[in-house]
Amino acid sequence: MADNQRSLVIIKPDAVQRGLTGEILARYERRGLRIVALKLEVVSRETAERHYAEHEGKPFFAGLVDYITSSPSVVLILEGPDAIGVVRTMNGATRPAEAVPGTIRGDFGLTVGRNLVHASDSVESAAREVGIFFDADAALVYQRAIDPWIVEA
Ligand code: D4T
Repeated sequence: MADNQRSLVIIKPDAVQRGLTGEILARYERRGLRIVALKLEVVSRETAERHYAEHEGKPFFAGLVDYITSSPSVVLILEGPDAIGVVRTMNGATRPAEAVPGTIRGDFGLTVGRNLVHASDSVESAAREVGIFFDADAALVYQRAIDPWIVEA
């Protein structure tokens, strides 16, 4: 049986500015993933630096923080069986030039500095990232009428 997981997803400023928010959310929804928290916000520098702490000191860090804080992002938590791997696969390779068609980056992106989306890469990262962006009680617990048609009991 698949693990029910949560993934912290960011629809980054380039995707929001390009009017791709609806398209990207629709892909996740059509896949069957459940949105359990969602907000539109300009990510603060402090939050961006915490989120990308593992990249501090790398040559692209300053540009990455500038980019992610430059304009509103849509930040959400997606839930579902094996959600972490499923969302990473849907997003495609970090470098859009290497992302296969059918993925979000493979369909809409060209360069790593404008790669449209972020998603947690492990259960541990997801817990850390959800804690950075959301209060502890932000994720809603609810069932959808279609759930039994997406996941067997
Ligand atoms: P995010 O975190 O945005 O989903 O990207 P990934 O999880 O797919 O990839 P990552 O952590 O390796 O990179 C984080 C972020 O940094 C940007 N980046 C990365 C960049 O601008 N130049 C680079 O050379 C690399 C490796 C893109 C994503």
